[in-house]
Amino acid sequence: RLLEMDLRAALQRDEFQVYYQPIRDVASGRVVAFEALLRWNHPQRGLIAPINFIPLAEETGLIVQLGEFVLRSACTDAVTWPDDVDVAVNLSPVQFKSPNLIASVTDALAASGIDARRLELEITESVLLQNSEATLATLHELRAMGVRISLDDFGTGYSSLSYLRSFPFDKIKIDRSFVSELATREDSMAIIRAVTGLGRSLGIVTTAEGVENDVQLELLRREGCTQAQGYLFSEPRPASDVAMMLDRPR
Ligand code: G
Ligand code: G
Ligand code: MN
Ligand code: NA
Repeated sequence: RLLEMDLRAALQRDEFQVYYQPIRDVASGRVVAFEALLRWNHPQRGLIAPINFIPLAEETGLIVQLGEFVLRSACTDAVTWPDDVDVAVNLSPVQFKSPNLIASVTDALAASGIDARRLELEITESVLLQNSEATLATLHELRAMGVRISLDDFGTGYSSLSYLRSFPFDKIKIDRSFVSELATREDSMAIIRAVTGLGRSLGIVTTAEGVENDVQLELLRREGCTQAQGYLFSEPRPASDVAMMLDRPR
């Protein structure tokens, strides 16, 4: 079992590493961004996925420090990429509500020297559930800095269309559960069609997650989904593999 002290020690020993997964523009096929995904490189247990330590990090508040590490790493890595390639960072609801958030983002931007417009922050619907005044203020503050905001895992939480009207989103990430059954379930197809249509009407970019095959990609293209991400293109890989992921025609 993982304990708080294990997480603290790992932070101190630099055992966390940021992996990157490419996001492609559906129409052109170009890599337009990478999503930063945290990994724990444990000396005994090997690579540990975030699902196994993020909950503990949230309970203990260590997610704030861990999140700062991800933000800094992502910005520092991305500044070495072509400048039309953005970087997306996941924010935990705990991190989002932390009074440090704006300072953390400001620091990561300043320390790396990256253009704020190349940073996308991904939040889930659970962030929007409570204290909407404070949430709205934070989102506006981030956007005023030039940072863009994505609504992650769309469709899995307490999806409410009013969120799209009340909060300033630049992008909707359609949860991979809808994409996985795209070719086999009419209702998944209908949901994808509705969300991409909604995005188009509202001027919000749509990104399909978990794209694993060409059939799914073709259906997404037909529906006018803006971007796609998934194992079809690449699994998340270390920063040292970004150049290779950019070079690959697909
Ligand atoms: O990386 P995977 O491929 O295993 O991601 C699993 C989950 O962990 C996803 O829901 C993802 O949003 C979350 N996750 C990955 N990296 C981070 C991170 O840096 N911060 C937060 N808060 N969540 C992350
Ligand atoms: O929740 P979030 O969307 O931030 O996290 C992305 C998660 O999806 C990570 O766990 C990542 O490793 C995983 N993922 C990325 N591409 C695919 C895919 O094509 N298929 C599946 N099953 N999972 C994927
Ligand atoms: Mn995400
Ligand atoms: Na997601």
